[in-house]
Amino acid sequence: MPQQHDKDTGGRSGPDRRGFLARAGLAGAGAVIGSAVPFGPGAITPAAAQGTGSAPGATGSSAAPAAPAAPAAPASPPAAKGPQQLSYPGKSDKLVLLGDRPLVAETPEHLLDADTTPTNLFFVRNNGQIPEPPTDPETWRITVDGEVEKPLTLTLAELKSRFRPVTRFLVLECGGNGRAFFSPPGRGNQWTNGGAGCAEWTGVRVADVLKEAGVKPSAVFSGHYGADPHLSGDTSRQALSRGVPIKKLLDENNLIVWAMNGEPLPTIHGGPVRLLVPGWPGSVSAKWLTRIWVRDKVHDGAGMGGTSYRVTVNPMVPGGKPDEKNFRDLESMPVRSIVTSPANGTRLPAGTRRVELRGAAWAGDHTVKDVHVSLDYGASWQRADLKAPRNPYDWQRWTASVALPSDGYFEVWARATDSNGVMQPHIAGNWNPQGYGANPMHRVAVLVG
Ligand SMILES: Nc1nc2c(c(=O)[nH]1)N[C@H]1C(S)=C(S)[C@@H](COP(=O)(O)O)O[C@H]1N2
Ligand SMILES: [Mo]
Repeated sequence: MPQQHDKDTGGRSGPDRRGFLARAGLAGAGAVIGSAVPFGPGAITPAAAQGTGSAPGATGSSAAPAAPAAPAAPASPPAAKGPQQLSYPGKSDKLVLLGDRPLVAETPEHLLDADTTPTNLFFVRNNGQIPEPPTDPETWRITVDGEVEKPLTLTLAELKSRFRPVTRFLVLECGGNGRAFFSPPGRGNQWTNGGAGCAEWTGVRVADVLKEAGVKPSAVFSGHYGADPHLSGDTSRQALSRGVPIKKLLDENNLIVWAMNGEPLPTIHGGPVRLLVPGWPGSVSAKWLTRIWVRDKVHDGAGMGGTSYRVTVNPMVPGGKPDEKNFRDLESMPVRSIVTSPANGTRLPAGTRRVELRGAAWAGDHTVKDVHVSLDYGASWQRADLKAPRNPYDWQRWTASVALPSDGYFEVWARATDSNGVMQPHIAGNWNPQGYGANPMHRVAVLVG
C-alpha cells in the first residue's frame, strides 16, 4: 500500500524492506500483513534485524549483518534511504534516527524492557540546535519572573543548596508519540511507540521555587525557555518555548532536574538543568532551562497555537483542511501500553507452547488500571499482572504468561485501560494534521517454528 512521503522526517522504512523481510524469515507473513492489515502496514513487521539479542530465538543480528538496522516501520512512508541508527556520544546506536537536523531518535519498544530506562537508550527530541555545555555547570542560571512578587535568578549551585532535592521515576513522552500510526500520515517525526521513556530524575520541585518567588493572583500560564539556538541560527528566534496553565505548573510532581539516573544530566537531555513536567507532551519539559516566565495570559512562544501540540475540539475529516479555531492544546497524554518482550519479529522454536510477555503502560496524568493481552487479534483477552507505579507519573510494568495453541504466526496485542476507564483504541483516531494523540494497541509479531 503506497504511503505519502513526509518531508519532515528521516526515513524509517527503505527500499530494501522486502529484502529485509526475506532475510528475517517472516517474509510470507510480512508480505501479507504489509498489504492487508488495516491498522497500519508494517505495524507488525519484524524488527528483529535490530538484533538486540535480548529475545531468545529472535531472528536477530544474523539475519542482516551488513545492512543498517531495519526496524519495524509502522505506517511509515517509504523514504529515499533506509532507516538509520543514531550515532551520538553516550547514546546507543540501537536508537532509530527519525531526523538529523534537528536530531531526533526513538527507542525501539523492546529496548524499553528495563523498569527504568537507561540514559543511553532514552529517546532524543530536539527542535533546534544542541547548545554548547557550560564550562562550570554549577554557575548555570535560571530566571523566574513575570507575575511573581520577587523575581529570582538562581544558579544550579543555589538550586541544589536552597531547596529540598527530590528523586522520582517520571515518564517523559513526546507529544507526537504514536504519530506513525495515523493514516493519512500526520506531519512530523514518525514516532512509533518509542518517543517515551521512564528515567529516575533528581532535582527540586517547581512549586518550591515558585513559592519562594511568590506567584501573584494574576498568574495564568507559564512560558518556558531553553538555551538552544534556533535551527536557522537566528538569535532572535526560539527553537521552542511552550508553557502550561498555572495550575499544572504548580503541581508538586514537576521538577527542575540536574540528574538523570544518578548522573549529571547529559547535554543531549537538556543538561545542566531542565524542566520535567510529567504526563503532558514532552515539549513543555524545557531542556537547557534558562527561564520560567509566569504570565498573565496564555503563552505565545514557539510551538504554541496553530495546530502545534494541539488536537481537535470537534473531530475533523482525516487529511482534511484544518480550521485553527477547532484546536485546543494537548494536555494529558493518552493511555498507552507497550510489549517490551518478546521483541517484534521473535522466532520461537517449534513446539513452544507458552510465551512470557513483559511490558510497560502509562497514561499521562492518570494511572493505568488494567492491561490486557490477546493472541487472537482481540477475539479474546487475558488480564496481565500489573504493578503499581513506584511514585506518581512512573510507568507501570506488567507481565503475562500466555499459552500458544500451535506453531505458526501470532501477534501479541496489548491494550491498557486508564484509571478513568478509557482504553486504547484499535486504530489511531481523532486525526489531526500534526498527528497527536495516537495510542492504538501495540502489536508484536511472533513466529513459532
Ligand atoms: N529547549 C528545548 N527543550 C525541549 C525541546 C527542545 O527542542 N528545546 N524538545 C522538547 C520535546 S518536543 C521533547 S519530546 C523533550 C525530549 O526530551 P529528551 O530529548 O531529553 O528525550 O524535550 C522537550 N524540551
Ligand atoms: Mo516532543
